[in-house]
Amino acid sequence: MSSVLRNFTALSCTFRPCFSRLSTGKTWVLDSEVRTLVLRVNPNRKCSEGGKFNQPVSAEFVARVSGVPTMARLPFQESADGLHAAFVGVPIDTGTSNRPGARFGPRQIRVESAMLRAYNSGTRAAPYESVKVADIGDVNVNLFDLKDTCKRIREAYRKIVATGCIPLTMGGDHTIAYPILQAVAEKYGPVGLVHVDAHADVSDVILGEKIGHGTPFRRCVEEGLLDCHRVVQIGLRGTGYSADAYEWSRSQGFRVVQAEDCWFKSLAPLMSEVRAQMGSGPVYLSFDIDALDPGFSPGTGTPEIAGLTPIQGVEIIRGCRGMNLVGCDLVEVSPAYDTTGNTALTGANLLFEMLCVLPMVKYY
Ligand SMILES: [Mn+2]
Repeated sequence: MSSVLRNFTALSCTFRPCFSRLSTGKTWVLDSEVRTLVLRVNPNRKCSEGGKFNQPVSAEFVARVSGVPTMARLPFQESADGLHAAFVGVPIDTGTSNRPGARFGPRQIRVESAMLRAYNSGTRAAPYESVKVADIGDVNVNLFDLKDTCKRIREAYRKIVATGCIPLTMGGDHTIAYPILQAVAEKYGPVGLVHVDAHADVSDVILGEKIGHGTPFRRCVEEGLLDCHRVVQIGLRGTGYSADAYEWSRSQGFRVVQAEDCWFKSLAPLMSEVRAQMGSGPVYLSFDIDALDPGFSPGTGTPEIAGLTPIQGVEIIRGCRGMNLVGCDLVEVSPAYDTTGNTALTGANLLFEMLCVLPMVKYY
């Protein structure tokens, strides 16, 4: 790690608690003695409970455009050691079947995540008061060999989940869900799956290849990584290679909720059924940004019209609260197709929503 990044991390970990506003409301200070004074005046201003949890750098005290961009402006650390949850990037698009560019997803999500604040105003979740989370950087992928990349991802995630740390993954194309689930299922056994996507991603082969972003969940089923009666696929739509493109999914025991079944509706009632379906067993949440309508999230590789709204996306994730989530991902952000940056911004917010529904997160 460069010394610059190390210094930034030290700043965010050590000195961030010392940024405090004096009672005048005008002066901003960086001084530990003043911090003590301010904490006495306003104990709620304290940053972390004895350093037990990491705090993001707040835009109240440090400009959003300043610093090395980590996810949610959290500290960076090299490994998942000591963390309850970790943001991790998997920057590949080698498995993409149409527009490339998802390799730049993690980087752009980190940049746009500078808009995130510490609390969830909608649900009153306070993740940084109850979960120790950091950005642990990216898997060292091989851009020239997708199978080798899968091996590298599997090995990296074995280490992440070994101590019970919950990975919050920034993709990367959807291929990555396969090696991630190999590592997750090795630790927890077959998992339930909440899969939000425009596509089922259960093709057997594409262009003769078994590994790609249209095949991960087929491979997962073949290897027994999923508890198939605890799998739901939400948002599926678009043209198919046959009249019933989702027959294979249903024949495995998956619940398939096509986009048409989501149109014009709140998805809160659906999620109540999904919570019952998932029960208390381990669940993995995989969210392909192309589940959302390309009008909201055009920055993706294989867009399909008439998709979910961001509101429905948030309803799905908030509806996962109470599940035994052991891992989450947000994949397929391909920034170059969205000059506004809003696709990555949406991805960053959805990842924050995922953090907020992890078990043990405190709510006010
Ligand atoms: Mn997908």
